[in-house]
Amino acid sequence: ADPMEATMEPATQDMLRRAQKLGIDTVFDRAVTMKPCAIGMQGICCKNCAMGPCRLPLPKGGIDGEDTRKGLCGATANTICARNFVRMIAGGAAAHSDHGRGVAETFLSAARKSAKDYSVKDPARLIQIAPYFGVATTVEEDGVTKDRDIDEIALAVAEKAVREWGKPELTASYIKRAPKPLQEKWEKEGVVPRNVDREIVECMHRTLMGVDQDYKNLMKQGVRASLADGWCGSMIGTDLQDVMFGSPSPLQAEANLGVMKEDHVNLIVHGHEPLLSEIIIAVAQSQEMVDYAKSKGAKGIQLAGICCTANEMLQRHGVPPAGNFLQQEFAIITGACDAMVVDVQCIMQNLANVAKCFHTKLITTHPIAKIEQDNVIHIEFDEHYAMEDAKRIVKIAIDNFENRGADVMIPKQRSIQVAGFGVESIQYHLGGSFRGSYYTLNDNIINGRIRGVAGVVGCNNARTKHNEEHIVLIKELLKNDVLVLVTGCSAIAAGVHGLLTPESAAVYCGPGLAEVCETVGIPPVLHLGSCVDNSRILLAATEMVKAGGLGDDICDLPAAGSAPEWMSEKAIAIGQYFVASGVYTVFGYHMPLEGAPVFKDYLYKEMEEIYGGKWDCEPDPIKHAHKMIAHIDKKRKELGI
Ligand code: BF8
Repeated sequence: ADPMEATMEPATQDMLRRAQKLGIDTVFDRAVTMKPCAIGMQGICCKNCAMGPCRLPLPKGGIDGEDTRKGLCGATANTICARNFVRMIAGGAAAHSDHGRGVAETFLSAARKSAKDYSVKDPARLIQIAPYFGVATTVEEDGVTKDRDIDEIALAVAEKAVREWGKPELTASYIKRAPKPLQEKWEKEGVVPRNVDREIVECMHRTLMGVDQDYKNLMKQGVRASLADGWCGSMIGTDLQDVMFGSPSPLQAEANLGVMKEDHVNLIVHGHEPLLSEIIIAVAQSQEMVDYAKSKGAKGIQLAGICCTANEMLQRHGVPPAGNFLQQEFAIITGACDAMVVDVQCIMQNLANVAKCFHTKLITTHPIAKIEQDNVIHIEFDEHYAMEDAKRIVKIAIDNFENRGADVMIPKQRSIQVAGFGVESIQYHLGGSFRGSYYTLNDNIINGRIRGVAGVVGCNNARTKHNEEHIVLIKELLKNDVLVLVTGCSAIAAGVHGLLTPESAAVYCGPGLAEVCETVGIPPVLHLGSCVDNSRILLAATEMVKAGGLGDDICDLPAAGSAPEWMSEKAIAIGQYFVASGVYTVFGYHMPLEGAPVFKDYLYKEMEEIYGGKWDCEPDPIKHAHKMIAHIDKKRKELGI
């Protein structure tokens, strides 16, 4: 791969050159040598039974000609494409929601006092969410209303929360957090999620050979499972993480591969669940471990993150991200990574091969995510012995410091960023004098200083130029006075490329947005956390509706969503819950829908009539931005502003 073509980010270019010099192949090289399957790419390969895989050809008269294509069973292009799409949603929703389940189960152990290393760090958040689970936060004693004991509330909430994955009642509890008109749309359409597990199981059942063969009906289940992700599994995950680890608030930190330090033990934590990384932070910062590192000749311990674990550690503690998805191999290729600890999701198996070329210890920690190569160590993380497990891991990194080879090359690039935003901190900076209000934000949208709001989220994809789609798109939005909310690898890209500073407002924003950001002292791009934290964007949008003046529902807002470099099935689940919540959502690169134009039209056009939001795809980042801006302008016109 040509480093200049593969990524726009200089540290990554340097590392790719180094990898090539050392004869280590990376994802960028494999993207050149291995091309995707053209039929799979169009979404019309059905491998759900052993009569297939049935790979549908193009219709005889071209893609818009008469369509008589079918699989052996007779499944049409629409059925096959919809099945594949629904299975992607199920995969994504399962990943987010299983993460959320792990958090809920740990919270239950903490509430029962059997996971002694976890506790309630943010009681206000606990009290805020308790009513949605039907848990009282006050008690009556002798006719007087008193605050209920926080441990009691925690236990009651935890017991209710874990049931959201499999309860027999017919509605997920958090659904009532959505704006009323949206809830009514979901009810009318019959897509209100029951519980997380059931929706995912039903996706798998309906997409089995010979079950649901109506793309619209299939997508009803896709929508329902996606809502179970966004408004239930992910949202509970985010909330309970806030309860246990504290809600983020704005802080300053660094970003990029250059945060690694030659004279320190470099411990990289990669994956998604903060259950592990939170404890690793506590252990790595303990005097005992710092002294131990010094006894081994290091100046200290440098922690850094990759992927969404990076975001979790950044948002709550200011631990710097070393990079996003496509930078994971390069953290090891610096030669300075003493240990890389991974849990679940977005972990490339090639890390094991890369680690073999250096001294790096690669440690898997999750029972559901092991790596077969024999140089990988597995230390199973158990929430009941969190501190002990984390100590073992940190000690492995320290002990490995002296095994480093002479050939260390840490790129110089590291940027400064302000991260740590959330629903409350947006309110703090852009609210009014009334608690619970996004008044200032709405007011600035109404008076036109801010044209609208965009959520730019999601992955990197080695089939597109690393970070470029994110950065070009975000800059174009800023130039046009659109306030940008970011999560996931998009947020890391924005941090690395210097868009997460208040000063960047004067450089990149149109005059209106620049004025607002300068007045309140915020960056024009707000980092809202990991991909699971996209639930924060749903709630921020709901707050905008509540604050008034911008319509009655999320679909009325001058807002749009985007995942310009998406890669994971998780992005499809997120995209679908945004669409079904009323958001116009544009993906970059490509969508696996081209082989079934009728189904594609259903997602790109008809869905808007049902939910107020719809899908779209545009690989060119400037055109992509302008599609979002055109939608924002349409909404402004409808609102008469
Ligand atoms: O959940 S953005 S590459 S890291 S999937 Fe993965 Fe995509 Fe990054 Fe986080 Ni989200």
